[in-house]
Parts: sequence; C-alpha cells; structure tokens
Amino acid sequence: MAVLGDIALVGFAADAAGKSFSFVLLADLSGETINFTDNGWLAAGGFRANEGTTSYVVPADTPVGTVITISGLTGSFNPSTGGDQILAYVGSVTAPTFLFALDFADNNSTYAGDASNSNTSAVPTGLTLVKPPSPSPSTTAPTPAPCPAAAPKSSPTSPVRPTGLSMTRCRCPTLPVSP
Ligand SMILES: [Ca+2]
Ligand SMILES: [Ca+2]
Repeated sequence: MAVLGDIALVGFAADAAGKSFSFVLLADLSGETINFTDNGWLAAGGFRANEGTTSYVVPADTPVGTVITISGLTGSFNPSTGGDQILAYVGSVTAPTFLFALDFADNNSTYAGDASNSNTSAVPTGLTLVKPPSPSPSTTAPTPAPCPAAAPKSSPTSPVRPTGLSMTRCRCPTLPVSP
C-alpha cells in the first residue's frame, strides 16, 4: 500500500473556469487506489463531512514521475477560492493513511486548528506542515552553492519536510551541448 511521500500534489485550481488538481507519482503505485477529498481534517481526528471525494486507480505500468491531472471537478468536490484543501490518502475513510495534503486560498501559510467549516482543516494525522518559503527581498536569484563531492542527504539548516524526503540544492555540472 502507498505510504507518505509516494505522491506529491503539485497543482490545483479552484476558479470556476476549471477546477482541478495535479499530482506526481513518486513511487510505482500501479493498481493502487488513491482517494482525494476536499473535506477538511478535524482536530479530534476524522474527516469533516459534506464535501466531496474522488478516487483514482493508477493504471498498470505508469512510470514514476508521471503527473496526473484530475479536472472538471463538480458537485460536492468543489475547491473554493475562499479557502480549501485537497487531502490525498489510501485506505478507508475511517482509517486513512495520508500521502500528501494541500491547504490554499485562505490568506495565510498555515493550516487552521480545526476543520470548523468547508474552508479550513487541521493538519491531517501523520503529516508535517511545511510552509512555503517567504518571498526573497532581493529580485536577484541567489547563486546556488556548488555540489559537494558527496551531496548530503539533508542539510541541518533545512526547513521541516515530510519524514523520509530529502532535498539538496546544488549547482548542476555543465552539460555537453549537442550540435
Ligand atoms: Ca470545498
Ligand atoms: Ca474543504
């Protein structure tokens, strides 16, 4: 069964013109059923009711790295421009294993303490909040550091990230250019 970090939600749209979300496969999940919902997660545990859920079965032999977009969301699964969330999980609605979650459009960079209405959600059980980086005061992109001989799997100064994931920022070597 899929586990935390096997997918990443990489996009969403809540505008009436085209409500959708996208995710990338980070593991071979052929045949897995992944559930997505805009129901928030209650601080006491469990989903808040009254929004929607859709399921997606990953086709056999879908390569890792494939980005899948679910579009045309209508009815009860209705991402709101006034604030909403997309929670991805496997397993049952009463015993979900969360893979990833997004919270958006509520004018802050954090989750609410509780799913007190359709716009809010607590951080789902098992997930760790990772805030987006603050805008840089400089308009010049920083120069990344050169790659060390052996890139570390994590940096002690890196922000909190989901357990099991690591990220290294480095300068790519110059690649040969084909004629
Ligand atoms: Ca909604
Ligand atoms: Ca919601």
